[in-house]
Amino acid sequence: DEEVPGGTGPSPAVDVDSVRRLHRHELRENQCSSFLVKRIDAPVHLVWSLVRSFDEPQKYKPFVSRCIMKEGDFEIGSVREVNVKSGLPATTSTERLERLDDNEHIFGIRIVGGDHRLKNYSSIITVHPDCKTGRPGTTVVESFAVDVPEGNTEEETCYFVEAVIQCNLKSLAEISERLAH
Ligand code: A9S
Repeated sequence: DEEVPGGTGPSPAVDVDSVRRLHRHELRENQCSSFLVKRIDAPVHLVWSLVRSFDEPQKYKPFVSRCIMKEGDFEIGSVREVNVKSGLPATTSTERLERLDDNEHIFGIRIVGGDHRLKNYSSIITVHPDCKTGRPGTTVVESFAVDVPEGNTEEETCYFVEAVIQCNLKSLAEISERLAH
């Protein structure tokens, strides 16, 4: 049961206004931006340990085949080279660590290169503890901003990126829940 912040559903376990402030992207012209929310039935420290692993996105991202650290290891500015699995519209993506806050549980990256069409892509993931099922749970919010490529519409671009992120969050949930129980 996804609770979209600001939705009309039961009061979300996370404070909507603070989440919106955390996920503000400075949009450039001709960019699209959106966000997804995923509830995970696992404790926040476990989910966060997977999200924060800048050097090992393959721990939960299904499209990643391998990741090599280019510069730094966990400080802001570190750069990773992500190789993605065959059959996708890309083979590599060069990504920079923009934010890693172990207190606020904020993780942010920017794609700075690669043979794909996502220009000026940035994403922010925040994880929030909640207790809805009587057991410790986590609400994950992931937002992004990206250029709308020449020849594509904003809707198409958002649809494509949201589909990828949805897969990432589904995998994050499956792995976290398996580790937790
Ligand atoms: O990996 C993420 O967190 C998010 C996205 C949107 C990654 C997309 C991707 O890795 C593909 C899955 C290969 C799709 C890149 C960089 C480009 C694509 O076209």
